[in-house]
Amino acid sequence: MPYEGGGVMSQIAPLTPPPLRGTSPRYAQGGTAPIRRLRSSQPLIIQVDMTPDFDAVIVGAGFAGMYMLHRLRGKGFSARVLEAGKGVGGTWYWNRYPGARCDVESVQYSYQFSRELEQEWEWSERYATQPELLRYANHVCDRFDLRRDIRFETRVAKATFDETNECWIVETDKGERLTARFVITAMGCLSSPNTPKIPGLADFEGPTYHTGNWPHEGVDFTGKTVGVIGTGSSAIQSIPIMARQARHLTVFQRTANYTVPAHNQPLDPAYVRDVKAHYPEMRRRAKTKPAGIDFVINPASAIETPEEERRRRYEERWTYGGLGFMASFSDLLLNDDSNKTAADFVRAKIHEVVKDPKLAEVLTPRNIIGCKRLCVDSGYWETFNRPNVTLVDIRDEPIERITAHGLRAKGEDYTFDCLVLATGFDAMTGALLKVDIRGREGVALRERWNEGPKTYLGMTVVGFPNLFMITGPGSPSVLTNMLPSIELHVDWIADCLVALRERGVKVIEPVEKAQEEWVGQVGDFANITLRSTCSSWYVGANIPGKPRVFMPYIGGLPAYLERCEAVVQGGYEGFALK
Ligand code: NA7
Repeated sequence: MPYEGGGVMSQIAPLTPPPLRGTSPRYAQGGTAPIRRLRSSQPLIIQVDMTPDFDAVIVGAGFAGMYMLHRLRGKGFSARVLEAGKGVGGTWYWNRYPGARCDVESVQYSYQFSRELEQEWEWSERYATQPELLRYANHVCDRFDLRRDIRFETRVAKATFDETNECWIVETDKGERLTARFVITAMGCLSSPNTPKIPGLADFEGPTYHTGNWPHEGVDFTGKTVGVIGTGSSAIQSIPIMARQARHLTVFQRTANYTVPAHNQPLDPAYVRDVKAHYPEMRRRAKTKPAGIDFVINPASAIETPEEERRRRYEERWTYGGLGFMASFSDLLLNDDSNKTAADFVRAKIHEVVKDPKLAEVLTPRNIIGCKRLCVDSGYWETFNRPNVTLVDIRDEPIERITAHGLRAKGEDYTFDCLVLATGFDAMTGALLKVDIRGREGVALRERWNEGPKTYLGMTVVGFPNLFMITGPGSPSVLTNMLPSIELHVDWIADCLVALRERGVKVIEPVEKAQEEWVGQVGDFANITLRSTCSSWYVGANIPGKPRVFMPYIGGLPAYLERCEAVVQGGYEGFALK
């Protein structure tokens, strides 16, 4: 999993009262109300002119939710985080499959809001593993004393905007109700696992594991036969490790994928010292790059560069490793011919590594490189040279059914002891829409978005006042380094709440015209690039029936940042304030 936090199961914090009881400069009025733990069977009592329990309820305790809590506390707001898991870390709490690690370099995939945190934390590898990222998340949680305001093992089931009292009523799966002036979702973009509806899935008699919801105690495949469905990023990271353990591994591939080597390695202490000495400059440079990652983008066009020079550039990036490969030239996602030069380079690499030419051919992707998210691997192609690994190409014929001891595909029965679903996520909207979010007049967000998500700035939605979404659809999110994108949103939302408090504003909501204009801009940018042209999770193509809309904002982090700042300068332009 790539993109987007030891190995410990965090303790379960009790539901504590708001920390600044009685002294908190509450958003609306002074004082605090105790949490009303009404059972859901009781009728919902709407109090007139009531003071909400919290200024904000934050949904999710991953990197976004934790930082949001920290910032709101710092500004004197009361907040409660509700988290489904038993611990913090979000993506890095759930995605514990073998080989799970970040595909952005650790020193960049980290918070920058605290100079002390930056200096004291030591990353051990170029690309941090899931256990290390989870340790980092727990360290941040404890260092900033966040745990006492996080309610674990609590899933938000419903959130309803109460127009009379201008606040949100949040209901949990435990039947509790909390009220808050604001609801801030921090649920992650790739957090709702996709289990495909393959006939017979329930018939399999062995264990089935989804990479996005992996057992915390780990899985030992030693001596087992294993079937893996999927060849996305999670599969590409886990297959080499599972192949080393398993007696036999059978990989079912629907779409061959591009991956570049990570060349992961332990971090040299001298390099770490240097990074720590220059963190602010590195972060500043990163903010000028579309993906929010500090790597050099070659401004030249691939197709206009002479072949020998072009090859040299690709080779240089390949040898260095990582996602920077796509920055070999500036037009790889803008021009088909340029893209083909990069795709051909990678295709040739596959044929160099995979010994059986027929197998290499099946593993060779034919689509646009970088259209689906590029993967970063450690020994993926090499794994297919192993005698205990079989690849089954199911591109033209879907899996017929799962059976008691394996599956049936292309008229053949395959048997295995364990089944691994590396089948991805209902991306960007899946987690949001699992919650029954109801705005003005009881309208459901699911209904409002039945033709695809529509937002203003990827953070707010018309008809859903006082609701903020961190890295929501329509924001750069998954096309960028998630950490700076999260921090950008959190800072913007926290500053917004302060501005509203200072002006005595209780309700903020985007206006239709601003939302329409933003949705148009997100779509216009998407149409310029090749990224919107293939069947990826960016467009919802992996989920049957999901509207095909390119969901993230592809204009780049600097342009997005500029726009968010301009909205503030314009007195929260595009919003109605009440
Ligand atoms: P991905 O990238 O969505 O990959 C899921 C894989 O599962 C992909 O190869 C799919 O093939 C395959 N898949 C999904 N459903 C099926 C069915 N029904 N039959 C066969 N194969 C199927 O998810 P990951 O978890 O690997 O990575 C998600 C992101 O996390 C990644 O991009 C990083 O940003 C972090 P398809 O390509 O749809 O043909």
